[in-house]
Amino acid sequence: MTTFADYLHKQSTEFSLDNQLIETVRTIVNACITINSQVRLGALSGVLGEAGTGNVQGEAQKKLDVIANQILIDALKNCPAVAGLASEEEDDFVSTNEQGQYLVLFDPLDGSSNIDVNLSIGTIFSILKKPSGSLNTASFLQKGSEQVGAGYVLYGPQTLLVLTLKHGVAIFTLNAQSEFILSKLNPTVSEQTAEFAINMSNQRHWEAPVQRYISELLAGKDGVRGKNYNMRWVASMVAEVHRILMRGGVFLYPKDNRDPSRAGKLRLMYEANPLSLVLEQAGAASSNAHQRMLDIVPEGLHQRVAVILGSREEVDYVTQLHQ
Ligand code: AHM
Ligand code: MG
Repeated sequence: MTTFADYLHKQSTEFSLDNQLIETVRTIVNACITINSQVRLGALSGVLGEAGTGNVQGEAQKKLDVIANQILIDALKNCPAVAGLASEEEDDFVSTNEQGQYLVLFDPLDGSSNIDVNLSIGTIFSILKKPSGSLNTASFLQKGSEQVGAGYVLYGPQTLLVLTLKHGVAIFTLNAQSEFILSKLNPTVSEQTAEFAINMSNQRHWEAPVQRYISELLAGKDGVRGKNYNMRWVASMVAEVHRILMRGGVFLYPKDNRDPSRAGKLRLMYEANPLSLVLEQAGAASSNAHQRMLDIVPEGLHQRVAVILGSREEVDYVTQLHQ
């Protein structure tokens, strides 16, 4: 049996990881264990329903969005290794500890529309090295390939931690004593798949290449792709990514014409980059339909992006259709 603590110790000695990085990861994971206890109790601890507030992106917040955000902020403020944080639910970044060497970006509770109906939701996190000098927004605007670690905690039938420190991916399951125990090491995503995930209700708003791609998949065996495809849509990206990690697949949240000022719905810094790093570490691919996700130079903390990720053959095919 390998506990999360054992795993961290092993990674830090094997790859000479810095103590501050290990402290940062430990703090994030402990905060997620606290979030988990709130998620598990649901109505019994009065955490379900609307908060009655909105975030910087004009989205209505659920009580649990606000609670999870506060749990993470409080924990990170108390972690000397963390210089600053940025959250999907905060207008601006927050400076935390001057001596810290790391920055943490997170979506405290992804899949908000699933909170009140008891479907899978999760916390997504990304860790960056703090550049030298004083902290400002630009300190956070690093390409996804610069992340030193990323992962998520999935509050599903089991509570799972999926972590990469850029030496493969480790999956842990939370036991009855609220300890994460290693349950799978280095999963790999198959290059080919016959399963896709997209919100079909937006079909009329998609651009031509996505229209063509999905119609080819729907044509099944009789179409140019020559095989039948199955579809799934959980509406929690973190859960879709976990399904892809476990059994392959392709996930799309493309740019669409609903709001021409938006490149997509999902956020580069809190969702796309960390989940892309996990998937790339497992052999999968991720793009914004034009370039590798992790190569995008960010322009803003809350920047939105089109997302196509998962089994390599499909991601490459969709990217080709956009050329
Ligand atoms: P959230 O961070 O507010 O929960 O929004 C992100 C979620 C993703 O998890 C999911 O893929 C997508 O929004 C679902 O969107 P839609 O409701 O348009 O299908
Ligand atoms: Mg989200």
